[in-house]
Amino acid sequence: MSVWRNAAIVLAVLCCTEAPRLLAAESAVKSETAAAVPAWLEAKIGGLTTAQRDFLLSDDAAGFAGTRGRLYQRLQQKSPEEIAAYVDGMMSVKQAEKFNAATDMAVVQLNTESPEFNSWKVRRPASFNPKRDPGPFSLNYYANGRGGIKTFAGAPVAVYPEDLVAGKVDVAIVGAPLDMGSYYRGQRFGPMAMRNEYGAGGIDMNTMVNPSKELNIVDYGDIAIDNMSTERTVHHVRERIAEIARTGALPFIVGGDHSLEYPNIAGLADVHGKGSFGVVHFDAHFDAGKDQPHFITHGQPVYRAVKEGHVEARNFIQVGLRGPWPGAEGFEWMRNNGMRYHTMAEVEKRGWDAVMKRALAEAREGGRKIYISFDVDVLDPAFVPGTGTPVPGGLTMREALPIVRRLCAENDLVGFEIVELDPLLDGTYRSALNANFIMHACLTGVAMRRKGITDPGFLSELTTEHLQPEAGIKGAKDGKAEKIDPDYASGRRTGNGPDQFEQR
Ligand SMILES: [Mn+2]
Repeated sequence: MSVWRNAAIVLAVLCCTEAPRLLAAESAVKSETAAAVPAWLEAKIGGLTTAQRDFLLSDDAAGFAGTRGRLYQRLQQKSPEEIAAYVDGMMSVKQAEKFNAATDMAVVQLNTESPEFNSWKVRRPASFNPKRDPGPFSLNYYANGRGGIKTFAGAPVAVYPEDLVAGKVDVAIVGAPLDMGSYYRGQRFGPMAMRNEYGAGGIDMNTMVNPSKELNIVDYGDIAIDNMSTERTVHHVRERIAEIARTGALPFIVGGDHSLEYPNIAGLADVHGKGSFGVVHFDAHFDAGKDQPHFITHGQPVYRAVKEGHVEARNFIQVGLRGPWPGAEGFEWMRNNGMRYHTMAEVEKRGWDAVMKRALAEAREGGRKIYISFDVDVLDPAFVPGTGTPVPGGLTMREALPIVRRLCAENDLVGFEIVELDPLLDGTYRSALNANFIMHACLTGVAMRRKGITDPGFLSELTTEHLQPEAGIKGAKDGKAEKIDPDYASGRRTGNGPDQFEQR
């Protein structure tokens, strides 16, 4: 049977690189077994060869019609000869889909003769720069944080690892404008859009903690991207993420498409150790695709990171999955490998509070460090229309903010990424604004931890309790509470300038 043939190929190819657990799961993925062959069909297929018969009874054949039942329905009116021809047709399609060394081009080689082969990623020699002491520096002309050049969270800038070390930097926010791993491009403009929009810095009203004050945060510029090659890019991103982690700073990566999750996790594993941290992956999609012609795309980083052992599947938590992908196979792969998943279907079943509680408990389990991968498409398209693969029925900002803040406050973090923001698809400010607030929620969590605030679900007493006697609320009895100035309430008109939000 082709299932067993496939399993044998998987075994042969992966024997020397895969963990045994993973192998067991790979061969267990295809669960649909050939039901008993109906008598009318048995009577017509006596003349098939063993290969033809095995194929007809395989999941591959059933896949042509969607289900085995529908395939048999298609064959019901056919003669034995027509059935044999139909099976040959299906087998020829499956064969033609595979790589053929005689006719296919597996790769266009890179031009290693090019004198510019590495020009995109050569580090600028120190001697090219004016003399300065290493450390972060402000790009603002004005003392209140205005002017100069826009940065992530209005933070000062650092350029080299020496700056991170000298400045005792806690968080290095770095752009990675790669979008070649996605069929719907434009994520390369994500970092620029988030720098241009407010929301990543300043005080958090839920906790009254200001990450811009508690932490040394810098804008660490953008990592060089070869947007002609995802493969070359992810290799360099991995080096740069490891370089940041080695200084002791937390990398906060702003994508870019979700291919980045693979080099980000791999780079962190290079420093912290393989399998030493868990991952919480927020996404409408499970991104553990495999068997695709390109080994790395924005649909496959999870499979790759797990397959190479940078993170163990049982320490991987998925949140927000919905839509048509994956099918049962993908869920079985996750299940068989010990992965935790929390779909929007589960949210429908248990409610968000219960699902959030489960995910938070799973993240804390074992006390290991965590990495957070936040694909903005986990949010409902109402909040983030600016993304290439939106799926309705997603998280609201009010659901996403507390779980991200709590994950970052209640666990030791190794890093954070926010990916798939495509500002070209959103003519408004809202996608970038929401992305900044998600990053801010995590920065707030890191700052809370720094201050020793790690109580589960901590909220500021000052901002959640007004402490006035109930009877004293003006208009409370007749239901007409006093209205406040909407411009003032929006937070955009405080009269104190942008430093209120962004600057330390
Ligand atoms: Mn994704």
